[in-house]
Amino acid sequence: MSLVDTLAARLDDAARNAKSTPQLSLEHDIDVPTAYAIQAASMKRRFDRGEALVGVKMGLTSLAKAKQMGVHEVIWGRLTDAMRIAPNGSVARPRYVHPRAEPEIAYIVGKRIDRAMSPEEALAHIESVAPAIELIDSRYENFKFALADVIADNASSSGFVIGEASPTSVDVADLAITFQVDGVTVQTGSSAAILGHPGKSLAAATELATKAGIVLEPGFVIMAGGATEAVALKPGQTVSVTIAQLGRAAFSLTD
Ligand code: OOG
Ligand code: MG
Repeated sequence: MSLVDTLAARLDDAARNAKSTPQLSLEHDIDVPTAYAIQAASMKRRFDRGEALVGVKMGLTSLAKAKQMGVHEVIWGRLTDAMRIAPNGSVARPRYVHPRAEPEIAYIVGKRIDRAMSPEEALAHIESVAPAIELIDSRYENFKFALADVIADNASSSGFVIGEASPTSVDVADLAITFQVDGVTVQTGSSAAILGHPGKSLAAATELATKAGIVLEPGFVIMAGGATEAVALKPGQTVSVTIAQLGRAAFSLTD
């Protein structure tokens, strides 16, 4: 097996068994293209087991997230159908190593996107926008990683919930965001924290995904990235996001 395939299998096993693994960068000097090759190979193992690609997520698009994780580069990862959490649904703690949640904005594709687009052109290919929460779960010990590690680990993607859809006539440039755990506000912010405008993250997603050979099909989800720091979740907790003009999304973590 090539090194890419070996490391891809290691990350895939860590995710499947919810068992952390040491950072790859502690043992290997991995550049960004190789890290994305590991991500692709690791995700291919899931697709070969029957999971379907349903979109992409952007990561580290806000200063709050970049500072929290100590990585200051925008990254992206693949979303699969197995990561989708039903609105107000629940997922079980044992599936994860150390789950965290963060408030996001999701774009739902209306018209096929097969090339890099400007924010305006990309938005014209979007059907709706929605409040969302991402469940991230780094497969690395202590949720610590360098840039190449997190890229290889599919940008920590583990789950996502999407709230009610709004038309793209709703301007998402600067919407107030409240993030709650069991009804207690734990983070507040604005959608403007996402690269100054979530539309920039959307445009970056069209560029990065299509360069990687991914066509964003109608119905696909594009997550713009966490607008605030992520919060650690414990079993029994319900996490919710409320975004002005868009509404709410929530899910629970069970034992
Ligand atoms: C990496 C993924 C970052 C976001 O929205 O910024 C991310 C991580 O923080 O584990 O999903
Ligand atoms: Mg995220």
